[in-house]
Amino acid sequence: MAKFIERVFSGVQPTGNLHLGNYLGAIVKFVELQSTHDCLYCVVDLHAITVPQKPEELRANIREVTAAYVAAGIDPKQHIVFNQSQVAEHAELAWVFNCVARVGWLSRMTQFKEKAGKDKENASVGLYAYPCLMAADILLYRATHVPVGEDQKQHLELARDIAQKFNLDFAESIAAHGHGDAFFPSPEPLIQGPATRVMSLRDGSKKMSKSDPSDYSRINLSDDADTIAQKIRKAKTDPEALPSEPAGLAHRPEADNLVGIYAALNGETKPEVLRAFGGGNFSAFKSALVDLSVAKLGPIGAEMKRLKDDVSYIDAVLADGAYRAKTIARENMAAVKDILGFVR
Ligand code: AQP
Repeated sequence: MAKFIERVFSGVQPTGNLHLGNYLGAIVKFVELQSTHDCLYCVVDLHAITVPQKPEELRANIREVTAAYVAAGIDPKQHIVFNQSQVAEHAELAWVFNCVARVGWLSRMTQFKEKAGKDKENASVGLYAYPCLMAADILLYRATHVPVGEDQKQHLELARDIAQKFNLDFAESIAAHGHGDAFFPSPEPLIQGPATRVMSLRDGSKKMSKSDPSDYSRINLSDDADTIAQKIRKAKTDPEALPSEPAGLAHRPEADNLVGIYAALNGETKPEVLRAFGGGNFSAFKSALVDLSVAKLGPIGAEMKRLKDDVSYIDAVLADGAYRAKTIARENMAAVKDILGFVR
């Protein structure tokens, strides 16, 4: 089997309201992986326009996600931080993958069904083809590891299917061009920890999401200490005390969610949190969660606000990252063109 250099790729959409789910499900892992891997962290702005966006807000959101990356501890000098639209090869490889993936595969994607809702006929073609672009984002760099939240698991499986089908369909050409038995790796999802799916603070059956109309459903990374405290105090719970064992969280989605958030923010497991708080009531637990959340998120939010306003710094980070990403992208895309039989 072909050997691939370990490389991490992941992204966040600049669609506003970066929240605790994005932070715990993705950004925290991005930061951790920096010490063991070469990483590319992308602001996936091409994905953002699969649903309507206002140009000025999109521009501000691209800078805000970049600021969040840096504020959370991603080092843009050591690793590559960039926005997708500055590297045209993402769209180029996505087209190739549109021709590799099957309509049936895309039709099974639950995120499309959720986002398109009842009015599928009116959804953009881009929203439908989104997983092919996501596969291209990852495979353009022949990335081997992808830290994501639980909601992206199905898209990652599709990226693996696309990589395998490309490798099979073009096996002879891949070998003839000196790439052995596979050009693309099968990227591994990294979905671990107690908060891979952070739920809404208002409804434990719904994912915490940027587009939820209720701001009380999520903690935004830009929220100040008072707002964080208010949102946690108002978070939905149930009348029972906290259990001492994780089994006692079954069928209590709101309690489970808050315990998971506490565990993830404090670098603990749920059983450890329950050992400390089990048997107690929610108000004491919520007070501890407020203190922890403010201590962990407050400095990131403040730094994010400061950096976001330093437009020339943020734009320089993105330009430098795009230049370095393009160096890898150009080489891999040229190899793909040779494999496919294009003349260049
Ligand atoms: N609630 C969540 N819990 C854990 N991880 C999450 N992620 C998103 N929501 C949660 C992870 O954050 C990364 C970036 O997500 P994204 O911005 O690319 O897209 P998304 O999943 O569509 O985010 P939202 O907030 O849910 O936006 P809307 O409201 O537009 O649907 C990904 O790794 C994702 O798994």
